[in-house]
Amino acid sequence: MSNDDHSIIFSTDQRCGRIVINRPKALNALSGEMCHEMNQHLMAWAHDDAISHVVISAVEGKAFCAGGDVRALIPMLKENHDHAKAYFETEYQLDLIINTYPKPVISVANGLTMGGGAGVLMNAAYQVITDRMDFAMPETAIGLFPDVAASVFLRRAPEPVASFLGITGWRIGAGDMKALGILSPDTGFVVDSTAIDHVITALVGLENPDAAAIKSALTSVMITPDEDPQNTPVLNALDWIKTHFSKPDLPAIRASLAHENGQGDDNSMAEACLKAIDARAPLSMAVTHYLMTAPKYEGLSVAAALDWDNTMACRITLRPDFIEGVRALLIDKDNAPEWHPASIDDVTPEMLDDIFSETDMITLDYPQGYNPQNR
Ligand code: QUE
Repeated sequence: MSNDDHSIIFSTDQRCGRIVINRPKALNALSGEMCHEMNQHLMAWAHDDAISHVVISAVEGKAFCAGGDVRALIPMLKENHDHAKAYFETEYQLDLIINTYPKPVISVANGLTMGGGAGVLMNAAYQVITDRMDFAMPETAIGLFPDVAASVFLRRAPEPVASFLGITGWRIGAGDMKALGILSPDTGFVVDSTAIDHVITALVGLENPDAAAIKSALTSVMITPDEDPQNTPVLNALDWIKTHFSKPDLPAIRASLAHENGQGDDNSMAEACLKAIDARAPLSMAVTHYLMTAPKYEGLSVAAALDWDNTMACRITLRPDFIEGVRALLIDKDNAPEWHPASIDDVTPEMLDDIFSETDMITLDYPQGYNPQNR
C-alpha cells in the first residue's frame, strides 16, 4: 500500500495504534485508497500484541472528515459501475472492522463530521467529540441516503428525528448529538476543543481503555453542552419535528410543512425544511424516510445495517441521481441538479421496492485475514 501523499498518517505510540486523517484541503474526505490503508493497518494491529487500542483523529483544522471522496469516485463510476461497488465495499468494511475490532477503538472528532466521517466516528467503541462538532448526514443532497450504519446511530434519536435529520441533512452540534441520544451516554464523551491535544495524549497513553478509564482521563476537560438550551436547537424543536415528520410519507411531510409556512409564527424552521426538501433528490429522501422509519430496520446490528447500506448503495448508484448530485454540488457547483424522478410525487412504490428488495442482497465480507470480535 502506498501512502506517498500521507493522506493518512499511521504510527504507534506506547501501546496505541494511531491513525490521523491528513487531507485538510479536501476536508479529510476519504478516498477508497485511504479506507483500504486504514483497513490494512487495523488488520495488522488486531493481531499485534504490542498494540492495546487504537485512536483515530484528524489533523488540526476545520474538519474531522467530510465523508467519502465522492468527487473522485464519479469518473470511475462512469467508466464502470464496479468501481463504485468496490469503493462502497471498502468504506463499509472500514466501518465494520472499526465496529467489530477486538481492541478498543476511540475516535476523536473535533470539527465537521459528515457521511463517511460519521461512520468512522459512530461505529467506534468510544466516541469523543468537542464543542466544535458540526455533524450531518447530508447524502440526500447528492442522490445517496444516510449510509455507514446511520440506520443504527440516527435511529437512537427519538422518532421521527432520524427521518428529519436524514431527509434534510440538518447539521447538529455536540449538544444535540448528546441530548438526542445519537451520541451514546455510555460510550460518548464531549470535551473542550481547546484541550484536544491533551485529550489525544491522555487517550494514547491509557493502559486499559475502558469507559471508566476514558472517563477519568477526560474528567477535567469534559463539558456538558446539553445543559444549555441554546446548544440543543433540535431537541428544543422536538414537538415541532414530531408534528411534521411523523407523517406517513414525504408528500405528507411536505404538505404539513407548507401548511404551517404562512401561518404566521416563527416559520424559519419550516422554511428551511421546505427549502431542503425542494432541493434534495426525491428518491433519496423517500429511501431515507423508509430506512429511518420502517420497523424492519429497527434494532439492526451494525453489521446487518452495513449489509443493507452496501446493497442499497450499489442499487441506487445504478440510477442517475448520484452522478448528477455530485456533479451539481461538488464538481460544477451550479447547485442545479436534475433529479430522476424530479418530484417527490413521482417516486413510485416500485422504485422503493427495487432499492429495498431482499433478493440478491450483498453480504459484506471482511477483508481476508481479519477475525472479527462480534459480528
Ligand atoms: C453531501 C455529501 C457529501 C458532501 C456534500 C453533500 C459528502 C462528501 C463531501 C465532500 C466535501 C469536501 C470534499 C470532498 C467531498 O461533500 O459525502 O471531496 O473535498 O464527501 O451535500 O454526502
